[in-house]
Amino acid sequence: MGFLTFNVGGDLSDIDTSCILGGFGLGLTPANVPWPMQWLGVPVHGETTQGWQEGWVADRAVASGVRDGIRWRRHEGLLFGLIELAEASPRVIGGLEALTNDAYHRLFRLLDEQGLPHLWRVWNYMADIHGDAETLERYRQFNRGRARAFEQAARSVTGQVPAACALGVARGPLSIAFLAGAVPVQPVENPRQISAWRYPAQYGPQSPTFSRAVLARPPGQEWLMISGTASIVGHETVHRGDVLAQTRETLANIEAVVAQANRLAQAGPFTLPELSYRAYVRQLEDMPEVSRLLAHALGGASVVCVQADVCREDLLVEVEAMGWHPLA
Ligand code: 3EB
Repeated sequence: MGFLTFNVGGDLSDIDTSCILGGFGLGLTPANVPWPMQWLGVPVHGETTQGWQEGWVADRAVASGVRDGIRWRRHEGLLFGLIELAEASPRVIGGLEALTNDAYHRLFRLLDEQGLPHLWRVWNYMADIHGDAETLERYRQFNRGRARAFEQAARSVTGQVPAACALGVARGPLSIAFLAGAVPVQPVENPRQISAWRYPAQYGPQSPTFSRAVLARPPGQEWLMISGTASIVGHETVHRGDVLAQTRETLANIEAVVAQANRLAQAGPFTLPELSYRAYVRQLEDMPEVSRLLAHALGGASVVCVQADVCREDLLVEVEAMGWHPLA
């Protein structure tokens, strides 16, 4: 397989669009592109009128298709897909569980058909993530719908699970983007945190289904993809109400995940400054100082900062990261 690169925040308009596997657009003004792009209509820190775009670029033209409402592109043993499902209007209380379950069923069916069984990384976004709190909070409904689909597809909900993030946005459909491949990923956990798939019941009737990070090895490359990481130690939120202390704790968690990944990495150790980061900040007014702290602490790494709701109400910030090395 040819090399894959991740073009961060740059101008994708110079690139042959047939080689773009998929990607993300962040900002208030949507762009219209021919590849599957997960668009988040969220405020970006320091946004220009263009917003922010990033994506995976292959070294040759990719295959593409639409199946069951999933837009996908495939480069040999690697597939990027995007599924967006609108919710009922008006919204039905409890409806997000069934919708999430449906989305993941379609996703797994596509992977079966494509002969690419291994889910690597999933980006989940939903409106009103804390809604329905009087019955079952929507993020908890999401966790039930997701885990049930894994189980129904005879997939593990512990141990061998993808890296992920799950965030709330102001409006829009349930939006799930994913990378899947021909080979399994190697999950990485964080010794400072209990595995999310073992969270106790106080966080909901179903623990979330994700690894703290994964090492993925398409031919000739080793990718480190770090899940959404927050100010959680053990299973508890720490530094309630203090966004800068939460950001520092998050950095300590990312450092611990990278150290753990480096024990398994085959292409040499990853360092913090070489990774690219996306930071989600709950309160718009916190973005400048979180952005400044991250830029300083990460030694000039690429960091894009957006406003979004982290899945626990007491979490003010969440950070994800990725990077890759050539593998001999
Ligand atoms: C946490 O550590 C913060 O439900 O897929 C981070 C990454 C979080 C992924 C998910 C949730 C998810 O629990 C929340």
